[in-house]
Amino acid sequence: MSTLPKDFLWGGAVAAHQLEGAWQEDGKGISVADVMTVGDNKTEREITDGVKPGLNYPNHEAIDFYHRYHDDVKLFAEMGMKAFRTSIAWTRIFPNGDEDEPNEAGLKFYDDLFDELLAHGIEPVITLSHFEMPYHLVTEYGGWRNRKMIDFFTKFATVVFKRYKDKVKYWMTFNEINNQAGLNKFALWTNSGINPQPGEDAEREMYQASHYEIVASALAVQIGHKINPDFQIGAMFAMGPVYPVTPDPKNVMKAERAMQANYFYADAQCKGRYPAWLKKYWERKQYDLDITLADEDVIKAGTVDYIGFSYYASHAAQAVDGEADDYMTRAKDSEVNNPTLKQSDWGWLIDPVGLRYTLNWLSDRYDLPLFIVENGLGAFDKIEDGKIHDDYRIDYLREHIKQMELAVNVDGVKLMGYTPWGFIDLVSAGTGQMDKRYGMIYVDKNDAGEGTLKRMKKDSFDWYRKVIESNGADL
Ligand code: BGP
Repeated sequence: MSTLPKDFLWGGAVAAHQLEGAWQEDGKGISVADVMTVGDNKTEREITDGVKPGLNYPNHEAIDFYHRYHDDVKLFAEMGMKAFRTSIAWTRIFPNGDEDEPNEAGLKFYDDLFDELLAHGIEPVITLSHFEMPYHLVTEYGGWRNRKMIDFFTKFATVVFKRYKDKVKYWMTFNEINNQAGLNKFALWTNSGINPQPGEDAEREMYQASHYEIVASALAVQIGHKINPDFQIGAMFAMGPVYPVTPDPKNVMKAERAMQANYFYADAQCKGRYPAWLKKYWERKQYDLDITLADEDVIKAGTVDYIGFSYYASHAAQAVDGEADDYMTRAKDSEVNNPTLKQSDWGWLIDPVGLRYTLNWLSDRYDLPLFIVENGLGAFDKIEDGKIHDDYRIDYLREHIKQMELAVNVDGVKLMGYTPWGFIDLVSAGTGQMDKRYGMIYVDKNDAGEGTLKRMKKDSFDWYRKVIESNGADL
C-alpha cells in the first residue's frame, strides 16, 4: 500500500520549445532554441547566427502541440495525470524580450491551454525560463552577461504571474539553472545566451550571468508572492549526484568539490546566500563580479518555496595526482565510469538508488519540500505489430518510483510530486533530434523530420495510468 500523500502531483513534464512548434506563429519571436541545429551523442548542437535557410531546426515544428493540444490534453487526462509541467515560451509573450507591451496572442494561447488542463483536472506547473530566452536579447544585450536582463525577465514574470494568477499555482523560475556551471557550450547558450569566443574567460561570464539570474529569480519570487500569496515558486536544478569513485579521501574531496561547484545555486536560492568557498574562489580568481549589497539583500529576501529538480543519472569522480590544494573541479572534468551501474542508449548511468540519495541530500541540506519535475529514460523505440513494448522504460520508471517511495515513507522526505520528463515524445534538448524518446505516448516523427505526427500509446502509458490510479501502490 502506498503512503504517498493524497494530493501527490503525479504527472508529466515538457518544455515549450521542445513540443509546441509554431515557432513563428501569432507573433512569436525567435528564441535561443530556434537558432540551434541538431547534434548527436558525440557532437554538440550547433549555435547558428540567426536562422539559416536549408539547415535542420527540428524544434521549429517539434510535435506541433500548439495546434494539437486539445487532443493531447484528452490523452493526458486518460492517463490520469494530475499535473502537467511545461514552460511559457518567453518569445510568445515578449517576442524580442525588450518590448513595452506583451503580445496578446501569446498570452491567449497559454490562457486557453491552462483552461483546457484545468477543465480536465490537471494542474499546470510552469517554468518561466526553460532554455528559450529571446534571441534578440542575446544579439542586442549579450544575454545574461548584462544586468538589464534582470528587468526584462522580471517584467515577463510579472506579466504572466498577473495574467495567470487564478490558473497557475506552481511555478519555477529557471530550468536547470546550474547546468551552466559545467561550462559546456550548450548549457551556457541555453541557460544564459552566452557563446564564448576564443580569449574570453567563459567561467567568469558564467558566474556573472548566474548571479544576475539568481537575483532575477529572487525578485520574481517576491513579485509573485505579492501578486498571489498562495503561489508556490520553486527553483529548478539538474541533480546528478557525484560519488567518489573509491573511499580514498582524495576522491571523496574531489566528489564533494564537484558537488559544490554544481549546487551553489541551491545555496543562493534556498538559503539566500553564496557559500564561503565560492566567495574565496572568486577572490582568488580576481573575478571582480558585479554583485552589489542590494543584490545580496534581494537574494536573502527571495528564497524559494520548494525545490524542483531533474534526476536522470549519477556520476563518479576521481582525484588527479599532484593536484593543487585550491583546485576547482567540474563533474564532467573529474568524471570516471561507475562500473556498478548500467547505461542508457546514450551512455547515461542508470541509478535509481541515486534518486533516494538525492532526495535525502536535498532534504537534509535545505529542509524544503521537493518536487521531482524530470526523470526518465531516453531510448530508441521500435514499433512491432503496431505496438511499442517499452518494458525498459517501465523498468526504469518503476525502479525510480520505488526509491522515491522509500525516501518518502522511510526517510520522511517531503515530496510534492513526480512529473517524468517527455512523457509524450518530443525534441531532445541535448541532440535536437526526435529519436531519443522518453515518452509513454509515441509521436510519429523521426530524426529526418518524417512522419504523420500521429500519437500512439506505448505499453508504458497503461502502466503509468495504473501507477497514478493506485497512488504509487501498483508498480
Ligand atoms: C533536461 C532538460 C530537458 C530535457 C531533458 C532530457 O536537461 O531540462 O529540457 O530535454 O534534460 O535531456 P535530453 O533531451 O538531452 O535527453
